[in-house]
Amino acid sequence: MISKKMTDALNRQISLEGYASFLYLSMSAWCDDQGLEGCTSFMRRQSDEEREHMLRIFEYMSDVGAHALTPAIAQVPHTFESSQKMFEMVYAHEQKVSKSIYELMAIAKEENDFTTDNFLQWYITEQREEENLMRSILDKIKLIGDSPMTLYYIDKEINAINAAELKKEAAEGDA
Ligand code: OFO
Repeated sequence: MISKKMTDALNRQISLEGYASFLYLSMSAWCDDQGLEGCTSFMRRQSDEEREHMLRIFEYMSDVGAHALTPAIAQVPHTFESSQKMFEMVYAHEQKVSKSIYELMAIAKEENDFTTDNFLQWYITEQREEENLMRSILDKIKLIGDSPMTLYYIDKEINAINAAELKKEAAEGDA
């Protein structure tokens, strides 16, 4: 059994992951509208991943006898100034998610909640990877330059990154 404080904190995390899933889905639709196929697939896959992160918490809470609450999701933006601005928003959101995971971990440590501590380890690794991925995308966009003329090359790069992520996921699934 986990504490009420931890239950509430996990429910807040569910809400954050759900928001990320909707935000990235909206970004995918915007990219599609701009004709950016690579970015569309990338954001769509990220959206699916965030939903899985959310469901993982549902399952954990069920395992420990806590009540997971399906969150109300705040309206996400539908349009973005540029691909660079969009990825800056993604990076900022991932940093916010990481901070929230660290706060959950702090509660687990304070309460000697070893089970939740163990559960959260996966998220700590995942957030490090996600932040690293988004930072490297932003570095690439800055290198290529974010203008209508370079969008084609940015999209190609994101497409390659997405293919690599899919390959990685498939390998992890086989392992
Ligand atoms: Fe689940 O927040 Fe991104 O990865």
